[in-house]
Amino acid sequence: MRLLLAAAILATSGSALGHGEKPSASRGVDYSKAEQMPFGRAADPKKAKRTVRVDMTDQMRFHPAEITVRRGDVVRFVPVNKGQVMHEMVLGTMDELKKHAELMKQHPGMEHDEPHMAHVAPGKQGEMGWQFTKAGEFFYGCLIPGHFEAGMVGKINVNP
Ligand SMILES: [Cu+2]
Repeated sequence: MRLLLAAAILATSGSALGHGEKPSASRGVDYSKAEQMPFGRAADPKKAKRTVRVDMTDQMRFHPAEITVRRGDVVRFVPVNKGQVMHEMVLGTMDELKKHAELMKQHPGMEHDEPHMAHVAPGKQGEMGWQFTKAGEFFYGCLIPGHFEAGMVGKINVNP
């Protein structure tokens, strides 16, 4: 789904896109209609019972690099960019993150913005609400070209 969307955006808008020129109102999400993804669904961060702050650094690391939640939990993520360059926190399965990272490498200026990702400028912080509807192992990665490959990835354990 995400790859298709990315391809569609590339097809219609050419290659002159950058982060920040987002065509969709993804932050004005109607959470009741949030799409069910393999790793959960967008949720209102105001309904979260837990806030998880995740620091992102130019050492290409997330802190913490592993978190554990329970199935059904709504988590409010607050990714904080502690570095000098752009970072982002993208939720997904390992397989999807790898595919998406590859796509980002081929199209460095690629537009992408959806409820399961937060792009954060240096010194800023973002916010993302997510409900983990399935138990299992999921991940978060920074898909700025080169970052994921350098180890900018964290793990989410969703307990049943
Ligand atoms: Cu990064």
